[in-house]
Amino acid sequence: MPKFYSISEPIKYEGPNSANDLSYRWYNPDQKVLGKTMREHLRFAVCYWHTLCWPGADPFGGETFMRPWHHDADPMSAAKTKTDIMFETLRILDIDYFTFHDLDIAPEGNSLKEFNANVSAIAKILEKKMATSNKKLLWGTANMFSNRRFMAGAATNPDPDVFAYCAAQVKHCLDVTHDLGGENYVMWGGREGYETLINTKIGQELKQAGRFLSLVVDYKHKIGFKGPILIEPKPKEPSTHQYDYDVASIYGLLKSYGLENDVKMNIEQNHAILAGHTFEHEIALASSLGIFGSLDLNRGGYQVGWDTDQFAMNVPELTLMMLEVIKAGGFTTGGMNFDAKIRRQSIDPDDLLYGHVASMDACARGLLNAAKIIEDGKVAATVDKRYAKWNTAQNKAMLEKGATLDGIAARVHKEGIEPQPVSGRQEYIEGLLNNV
Ligand code: XLS
Ligand code: NI
Ligand code: NI
Repeated sequence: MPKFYSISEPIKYEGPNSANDLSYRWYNPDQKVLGKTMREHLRFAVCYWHTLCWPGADPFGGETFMRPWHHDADPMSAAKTKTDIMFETLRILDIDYFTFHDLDIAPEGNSLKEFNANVSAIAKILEKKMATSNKKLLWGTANMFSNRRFMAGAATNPDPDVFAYCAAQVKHCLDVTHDLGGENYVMWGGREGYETLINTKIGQELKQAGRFLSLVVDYKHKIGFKGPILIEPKPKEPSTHQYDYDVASIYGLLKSYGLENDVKMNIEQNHAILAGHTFEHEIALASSLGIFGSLDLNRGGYQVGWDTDQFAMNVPELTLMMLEVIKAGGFTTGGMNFDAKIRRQSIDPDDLLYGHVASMDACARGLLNAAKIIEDGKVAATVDKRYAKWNTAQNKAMLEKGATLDGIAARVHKEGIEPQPVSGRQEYIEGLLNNV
């Protein structure tokens, strides 16, 4: 394989004072934090699509990266080159996991049959490389948004033939993910929404979305796929109105189809921002609803209303994110997938390394900060104090079965309960967070 990056030795932890730009200054995989190593806490993954498939195009201009495999006339040979580069990237970065869409790893060909055969052929290559390198698949997913057949939706398409086609595509992709030992299977419904209500039957489309998800869950059990199905919420883009808008709206769908024990969330920072939330809000909500699964790590530009997918670099934000991940109990099958792309001016292969290294270091700093905040205990103590009155038997009873509205009302009158406002201590907590 011709050399792609300028270095071939794996990047190592050299500490904060290292002068080597391709070293980890904070991410020390074997360092223990709150009883687990950083590697176990963070479970990083490299994604295929932004790292190897995107050529640097934007809506106003074409490719800037000029990667050799984008200029290979034989699409299967290009797909093989990408497997080499993926494993070289994982080896150099010392990252254990990768993620893909079926269409990222293999060319579509002229029919679904050809596509499936191509995906299977490349999966065989991936399997061999995984066996010799100890690298693992965090999740696979089917691309049901790029081809024009999906322009009006995937499972929520007005045309039942598209629904059926999606079933065939997901079946194969889930089979392949299972064969490769994938730890989760993701569904991001980029086209599962609509553009205008004047040509759309919402009720019909929602029914299709729920049924499709149930079919996928049934099939997962049938083949003995152990990991969760993960839904990745996003409020818009490419759809104008998206059915899987955010964690809260997906929870509604899961509850109405009885799927809340089989399906979890893959939460992405940029999508949370587009939905008007913070990343930590979505994580905390998913965790409190029992559906926290995995993360797509990136950063949305706050000035623009689309998915800029920048590498996450903001340590204070990542500290709040890591706090919620730790409070959620950490990852089980999930991890932190770099659904992030270098900017289109970052045209050197090494820019891919700089992006990952800097973001991994930023996450490691977030983890270390979060651990300090937890070990210090002052923030938690302040928050616990706000809720402390709920610990009395009388107040606890209000949330139990048996409590009645009129019974509570009677107690208010009898005891002359008059709420006394207390400070929320926001600035005090903000100061504590800044002073770790
Ligand atoms: C797009 C999504 C996509 C999913 C996988 O906005 O983030 O990349 O992660 O289909
Ligand atoms: Ni994503
Ligand atoms: Ni995204």
